[in-house]
Amino acid sequence: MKCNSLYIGTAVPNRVFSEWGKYSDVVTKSFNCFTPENEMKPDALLDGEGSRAALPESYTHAKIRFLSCEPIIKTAISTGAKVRLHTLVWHSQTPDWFFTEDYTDGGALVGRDVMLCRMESYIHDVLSYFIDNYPDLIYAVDVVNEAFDRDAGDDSGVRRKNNKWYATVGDDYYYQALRFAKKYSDGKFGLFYNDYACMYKPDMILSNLKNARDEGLIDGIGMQSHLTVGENLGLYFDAMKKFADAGYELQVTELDIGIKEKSKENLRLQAEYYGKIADGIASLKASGTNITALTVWGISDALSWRHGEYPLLFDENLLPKPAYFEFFPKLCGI
Ligand code: 9MR
Repeated sequence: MKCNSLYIGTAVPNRVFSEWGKYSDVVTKSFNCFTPENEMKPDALLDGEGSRAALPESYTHAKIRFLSCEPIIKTAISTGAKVRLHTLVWHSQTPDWFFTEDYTDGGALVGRDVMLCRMESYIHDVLSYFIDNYPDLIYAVDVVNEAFDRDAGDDSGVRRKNNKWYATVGDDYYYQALRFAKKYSDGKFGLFYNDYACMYKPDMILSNLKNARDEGLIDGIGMQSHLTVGENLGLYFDAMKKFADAGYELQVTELDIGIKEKSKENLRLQAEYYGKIADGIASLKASGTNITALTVWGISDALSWRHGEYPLLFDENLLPKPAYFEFFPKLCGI
């Protein structure tokens, strides 16, 4: 869909591509870019067996493979869609073995210098693969995902809990990731910091990213936007304005809006709420705010990671919900 010069995307897991006949119409009529829901995460790309077998040569340079990405790449090319590279450095969905001396889950953690080499080679290898093979496919890269969280973080809010990047590299791991992404992206992709609950922590995000921003290592902020009907949209749009005022490009990267139960009234409230998001974004955009993409986190309620909350635009029969009819016209001015 061509929409006010916004990319409009959806998260697509590989099982959708294996039943593409069922989904192709719905997907290609509404969306012009895809985010792989899980298939480009480190646990999908990193090759444990290959890395262990190649030791010691692979000690600072783990092996990767791109088999899991083939369906999305093939379909994106054949439908003319762009792809978001989600995600390079994240505390979650990154195998434990990647951080250890012998590439086994129970091994001793490596130190900062070794882990920085592994981070650099991973980022280099993933970005180079796309630059060399599919130079026009990727429109944005989530370089770092979810690095700041007041409850799980240190004094600056940098995520310490359950975070092997923090345990090995230290509290500047997100900065180092941005540095390597900048070094190897060749100016080809937008480089993003992506996070949830951005509306509750805009100042923390901005202060932690300040050095990287000042050094030109980052282009934008991805606001995931996993919302629930009734959440304070004033805070949501205030955060957007703060990020934009600080010079960041903005993308909504994982929008879904939950309801408690599926009643007619709740579906109406959900539609109204989707409509307010669309209105707010359209008017910020009209007044010059640099919002360039909006991705909904999935196609239908049945496919959603929050399927008990019916958070998406299409129902389990792939029929458009009331939210669909509020959202797209308001967002795209049609
Ligand atoms: O939607 C994804 C789900 O299928 C996975 O089980 C889950 C595991 O971490 O990740 C989900 O996607 C997450 C995204 O990558 C980052 N932001 C939060 C999303 C929802 O958990």
